[in-house]
Amino acid sequence: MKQELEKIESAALGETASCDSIKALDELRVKYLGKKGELTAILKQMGKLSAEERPVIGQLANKIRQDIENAVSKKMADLKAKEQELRIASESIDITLPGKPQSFGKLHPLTIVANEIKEIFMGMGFSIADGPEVEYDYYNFEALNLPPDHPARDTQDTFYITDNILLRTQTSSVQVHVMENQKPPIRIISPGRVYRSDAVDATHSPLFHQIEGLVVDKGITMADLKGVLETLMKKLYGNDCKIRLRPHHFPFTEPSAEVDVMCFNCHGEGCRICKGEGYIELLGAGMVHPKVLEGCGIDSSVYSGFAFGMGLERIVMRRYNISDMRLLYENDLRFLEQF
Ligand code: 2U9
Repeated sequence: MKQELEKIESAALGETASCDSIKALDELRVKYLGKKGELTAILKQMGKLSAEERPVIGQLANKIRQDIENAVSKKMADLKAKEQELRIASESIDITLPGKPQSFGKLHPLTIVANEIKEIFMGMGFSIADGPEVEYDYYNFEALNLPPDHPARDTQDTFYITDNILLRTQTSSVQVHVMENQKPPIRIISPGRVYRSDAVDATHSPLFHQIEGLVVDKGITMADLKGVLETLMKKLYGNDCKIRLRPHHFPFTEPSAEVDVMCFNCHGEGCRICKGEGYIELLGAGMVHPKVLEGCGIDSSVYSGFAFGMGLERIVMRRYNISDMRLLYENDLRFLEQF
C-alpha cells in the first residue's frame, strides 16, 4: 500500500507540475483528492491493514494528501496570475486612438429667447411668476373683465376640463393670483404655455407660449409702459429698434394699444416683409382696467398699473426669420441644430 501511495503521489505531483490550464488542474484535484479520487480509494482499504501498519500508512497518506493539496493550490495561484497577466495585456488601451465624439443637446429657440427676455426683465427689477396651466374660468376670464358671453371669449376658445375648469388661454391668470395675494408695488412677468382651440397652420397652434407682464404701483402711467417695452425691444433687436403704439381694445386694459416694432428688414421704409408698413405688430398692452384692479382687492383710486402680453413664438419667428410656426414643434434636428 505504501508503494501504491507513493506512485499516486509522484503521478499527481508530476501531472500538477505540467498542467497548463485552470480547468485541467481542477479536474486533477478531483481525480486525486475528490471523494471518488484515487487517494480516497486507497484509504478506504485501510481496514485490511494490521494494527501496526495502520498508523504508519495513515500518517503517510495524510502527508501525501497535504503535499498534493499544496502543489495544486500553488499551481492554481500561478495559473490564475498568468491568466490575469494575459487578460491585462490583451485589454491594454491605445491612448493614441482618437476619442469618440459626444453630441451635446442644444437649447430650443423658444427657450433661448424666453431666457433672454427673462434676463432683460430681471435687469429692470421684475420677478418671474408661475401658475397652473389648468385654471378656473374665473381666473382666466371673469377676473379679467371677460364675463360669460363676452364676445372676446370667442377668440380665446379653449379646452374645457369641466364647465368652469379649463386650459388657460393666457398667463394673465397668474397675475390675478399675484394681485390677490400681494400688495403693490408689483412688478412681475409670467412666462408659460397657453392653449387655444385653434387649428394648426403656419401662424397658429393649439399650444403656444406667452410672456405677460404686470406693474402696479402709485403713479404708474402709459409712459412707464412705453419705456419698459422700448428697453425690451432695443435689448432684443438692437439699439436702433423703434416701437410705436396703436390704439386698440382689450377688455382687461383701458386704454389699450397694439405695439409694433420697426421692421428689421427695411428699418421703417416699408418692404415685402412688413407688407409696406415699415412696422410689424408684436404685442398688446395697456393700463390695467380699474375693474380688474378692484376685483383683485386693489384700490384703483390709489394705484394704477400697466400690463402687456406677447406670444413668444411670434418674437422668436421674427428674431430668426422663421416663416412657419410648425417648425418650432416638429423636433427636426436639421432645424433645431441651427440655433
Ligand atoms: C392682468 C391685467 C391685464 C395682459 C395683456 C395683451 C394686452 C395682449 C396678446 C398678445 C399676443 C396675447 O399671445 S397673444 O395672443 N396679449 O395683447 N395682454 S394686455 O393684460 C393683463 C394681464 C393681467 C391682471
